[in-house]
Amino acid sequence: MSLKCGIVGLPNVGKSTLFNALTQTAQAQAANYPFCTIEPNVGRVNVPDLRLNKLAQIAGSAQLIPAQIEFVDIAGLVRGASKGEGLGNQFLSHIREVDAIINVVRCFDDENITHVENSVDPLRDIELIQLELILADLESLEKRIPTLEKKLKTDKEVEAQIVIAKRVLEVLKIGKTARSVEIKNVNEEKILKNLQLITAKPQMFVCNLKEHELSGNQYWQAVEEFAKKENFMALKICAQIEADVASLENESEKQEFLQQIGLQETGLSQIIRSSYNLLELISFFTVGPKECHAWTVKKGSSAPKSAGEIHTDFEKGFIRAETIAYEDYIALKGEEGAKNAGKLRLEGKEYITQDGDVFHFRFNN
Ligand SMILES: Nc1nc2c(ncn2[C@@H]2O[C@H](COP(=O)(O)OP(=O)(O)OP(=O)(O)O)[C@@H](O)[C@H]2O)c(=O)[nH]1
Ligand SMILES: [Mg+2]
Repeated sequence: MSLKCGIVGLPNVGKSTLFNALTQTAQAQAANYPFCTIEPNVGRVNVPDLRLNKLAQIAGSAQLIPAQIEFVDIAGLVRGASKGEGLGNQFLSHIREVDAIINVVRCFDDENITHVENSVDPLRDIELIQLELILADLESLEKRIPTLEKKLKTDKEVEAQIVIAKRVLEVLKIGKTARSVEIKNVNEEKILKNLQLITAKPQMFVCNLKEHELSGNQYWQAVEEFAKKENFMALKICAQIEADVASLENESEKQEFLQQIGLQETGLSQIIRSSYNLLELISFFTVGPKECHAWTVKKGSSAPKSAGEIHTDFEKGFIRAETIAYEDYIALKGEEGAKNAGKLRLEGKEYITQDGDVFHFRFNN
């Protein structure tokens, strides 16, 4: 399962700095000039999950294999990007390819770091980015609808798509996101997804603050309030500090550095976990003496589909899933205990995987 979270925002706000921190690399060039990033940087990141450690401890697993998600560091967007300004449309296509959006918002004063709008104002920046994304969607729908209407002459099925496309178009025209369109059922949801609109993707804000303002400042307060009202998730971080910590060689050095600046842990875990939620992903586990492995599936996936994450043969020949809920596995100290307490369930093809399920798949070759 390879779902991607795109790191999006104005130029020079700290996107590549955050990307490097997340991927614990210096893969992306981060420097104090707008449009430092042109080609997207892609990196895979382990999803921190303490449940993995607890399961491995009980099963005596030799190796821990965490779930992963992919982050894509995308070039900065500017006012007029949808009309080709800045580095233009090309970047919008990179955003179109991701499954969820992390909007990095500058919430720090620093006269040495260029702001393309010449002042720090996170709500204006959010509005600006949102508007460019809305305009990009508007343009793509305005091209799409006539094509769909042509197709309607030979294919009646397209009608439902046109209805949704037009409904979204009206919403976009009044400056709202596709995400805010009224969706009546699963079928409509599917159609909306197939339209591949940027503003229909789940989105959260990551506010980049100064190190000594991490407890909050007026910029953060403004974003937090806005996010609450508009139903977005918002987190704060100091990207520079996170990247500095990530660049340190070993764990003890990292801990020492964090202690020196008075932080308990980095904000990265929170961002990674929130991204995982934003992508609507859940984990199931396979646990044994060799390895304790977290696997990723989309919420609502069936047991066979989940088995297919491990191997396509598991899905094709799926017979059943021996299932123990994570809490039962821990409380009853492993498979044996769970079995004896009647907490090992035999689940069939229709079963919907729950977050934390410990599975053994039975399948025909
Ligand atoms: N003071 C301060 N500077 C930061 C922080 N985060 C990033 N910067 C600096 O801001 C500049 C731009 O950072 P980048 O990470 O390259 O920004 P970007 O958003 O990727 O920029 P583009 O790729 O040009 O869109 C660099 O000089 C960073 O060192 C921060 O938290 N505090
Ligand atoms: Mg960059």
